[in-house]
Parts: sequence; C-alpha cells; structure tokens
Amino acid sequence: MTTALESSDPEIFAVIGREVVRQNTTIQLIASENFTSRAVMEAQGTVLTNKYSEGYPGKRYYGGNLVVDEAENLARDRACSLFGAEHANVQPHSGANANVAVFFAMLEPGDKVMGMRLDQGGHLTHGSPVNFSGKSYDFASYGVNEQTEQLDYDQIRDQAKAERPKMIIAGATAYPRAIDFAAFRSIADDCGALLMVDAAHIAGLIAGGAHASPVPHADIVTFTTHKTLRGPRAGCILSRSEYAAAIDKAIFPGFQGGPLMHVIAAKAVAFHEAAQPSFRVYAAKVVANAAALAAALAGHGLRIVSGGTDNHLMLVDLRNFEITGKVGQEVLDRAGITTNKNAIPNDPEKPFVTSGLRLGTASMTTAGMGTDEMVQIAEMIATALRSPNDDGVIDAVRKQANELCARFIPYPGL
Ligand code: DSN
Repeated sequence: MTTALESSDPEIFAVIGREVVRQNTTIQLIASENFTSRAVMEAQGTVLTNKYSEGYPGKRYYGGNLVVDEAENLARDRACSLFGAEHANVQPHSGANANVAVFFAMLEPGDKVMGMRLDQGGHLTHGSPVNFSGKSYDFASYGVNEQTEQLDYDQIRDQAKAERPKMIIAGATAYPRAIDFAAFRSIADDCGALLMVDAAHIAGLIAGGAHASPVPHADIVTFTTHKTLRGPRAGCILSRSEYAAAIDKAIFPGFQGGPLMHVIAAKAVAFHEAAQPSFRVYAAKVVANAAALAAALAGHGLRIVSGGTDNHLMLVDLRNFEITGKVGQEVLDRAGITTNKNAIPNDPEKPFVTSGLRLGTASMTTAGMGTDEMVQIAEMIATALRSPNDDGVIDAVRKQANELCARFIPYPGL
C-alpha cells in the first residue's frame, strides 16, 4: 500500500526509509539516544500537531482546548507520579529550553551559578562560555578530581563556600558514575544556594530505579524525555510547589510560544511506559550492559575514564591506541558502529578532535541485547580501532555488526 507521504513526497519518504535501515542494521551506541516505542511515535504523528494551546490546562489563550487539556493533564500527572514530584511542566521543547526557563525563573542576569565544565562532562547550558548560560550568568565551574576522574564533593563544597553561588547545577552529559544528590543538597545548604539537577541522561534510570533520584534533594529537576527515558525528543521540568508558578511563567509566556501538543501526548505515553514493571527490568539491564561493555573494552586494553561506569555510559580514552576521538568515531562509523567523539577530563586535544569516545547502552538494550552481545561489540570496537586504515578489517567488522543487528531489530516491519 502506498502511504500518503510516499505519494506526496517520495524524496523525504526515501530518506526516512534509509534511516530506518541504518537504525535497524547498525549498532547504536550514542549515549543520549534510544529507540522510542511505536506507541510514542504514533502519538506524535496525530492531529494534536494542529492545535494551538498557549497557556496551561484550563487557562489557554485560544478556544478548542478542552480535549488537548486532557493530554497535558495526563502528562503532568504521570510525570509527578513517576518521579514523586510536586509539580511538572511538560511543555519544554528540549532539555536546553528547560534549563533556560529555570534560569529565567530563578536568576537575574549576572548572578553567580556553579555548574560542571563542558570539557569535564557538563552540558553547554551549564555555563559554557560559548553558550547563552555562560554569557548571561557569572559561572564558577567545577570539574572532576584529576586523579580519580570523579566528582570530589569536598572540593566542590570548598569552591561553593568560596564562591557563594545563587544556584548550583548538578548533572552531566558525559559522567559515567553515580551522582550523590544528597551531597549536592548539603553543599547547596552550606552556601544558601538553590539546587538544580539536570537529569537528562539518567532520567530513565531514575524512573526505573537504577539510579538514585534527585527529586527528594533538589529544588528543581530538568530532564529530556528521549534518552534513557525512551520517549519523544523533548524536555520536562519538575519542581517543588513553591517554584511551580515561576517555572510555568518562565516557559510561557517567558520563553516559549505554543506547546507541541502531539509531543506532550507522546510524553504522557512514555511516562506511562516507564511506570511499568518491565521498565525497571530494562533500566537494570542498561546498567548491567554498560558495566559489561566497559569491562570487555578494558580487557582489550582500552582505558575507561574513572575506571568504570555506574550508569548507562562510559568514556573511553583512546590515547593508548594512538588514535583520536575524531578518527575513532569515523572508523567505527565505517564499521557499522555509531558513537560520538568526546572530550575526556583534561583532554589535550581540541573539542572537535578529542581523545575519547562516549558509548552508551540504552538503545541496544531496547533492541534486546544483553551482556554476551556487549562482549561481542567490545571485540568489534577494539578490532576496528586497532586497524583504522585496513579496509578489509573494517568491512569484516561491519559484516559482523550487520549480522548481530539482524537478531536484534528495533523496528521490525518498518
Ligand atoms: N546532545 C546531548 C548529549 O548527547 O548528551 C546533550 O544535549
């Protein structure tokens, strides 16, 4: 049967078809990606995309919103129940938007804030000088301990006492260890700061009980819904009730216009899926797979930053293979293994080159892979990285990757 898209726009139809093939046939190890469910995708491809709904349920600036109000209320209630939060704003279009809105709500331009440095695992919006956050606020950044490559809570406490920030941001995009949110709370209390946690990467692990929750400790928690949480590409903000009005006002009318009601409906679907017992099993498997992949890579002589992983991701230092992150990513792409180059702590290379790779297990765990497959993938990665210029070796690894993926197809029938 010809679809509407196929007949009206064969070019885009073909592009989507090729991307389905890529996702179904190659190994996806980008730590911030996942394979969302068909139900989540179905909710996004609906007439809810047509509705303008500026405002919030019961208080909109246009008519005709009674039906979509139900979708947003379901999303808000399910987010609160999943994470044990007092308030949820489900309108952020992305994690960066969620973070901007929190800054608008809680800070004045020029205020002192502490966040993790981008080149040590933080996010652009945690005060990078090239981002609006670093340009608009006075960031004092913290990093990881040089020896352990892990957060050093005593060091962060000393810095916070000296800097006396108005807000401390905990959370990262490339930090492989568990984060002690109770320690961050105590540090924030010591210097009278608000505590915001950016839980974008680990939101699914928190929902599935595989990482401690920041919600009891933080004033505000932001996260994205598409990483380990496996929902649509978007953001969300949880907060204590006392900050609810300020956060809502900062998202709309402060920063965004009309909410994307089809995406909000898909968030509701994802929150429902993450509340099921099977999601707890999934989250535990993601962590077990990451530990197995890291251990197997270390067995092949690759150095794992900080010596291991407690969550869904790991950073691999490629320097003893005498290869940069940029080359490593390109070689693995040719070998049918999708990764991203990533700075390692105190990286001597530039951000566009780097000495490391960031690998995550959320996608391939969704596809059904377990620890045996992680051991096979580690072998493929090491083989390809040892022979970056040998097309025969790279082709052989690509064939192995295709064969492995044929047993774990995320979207059969698509
Ligand atoms: N791009 C996301 C990641 O890969 O972690 C962060 O925004």
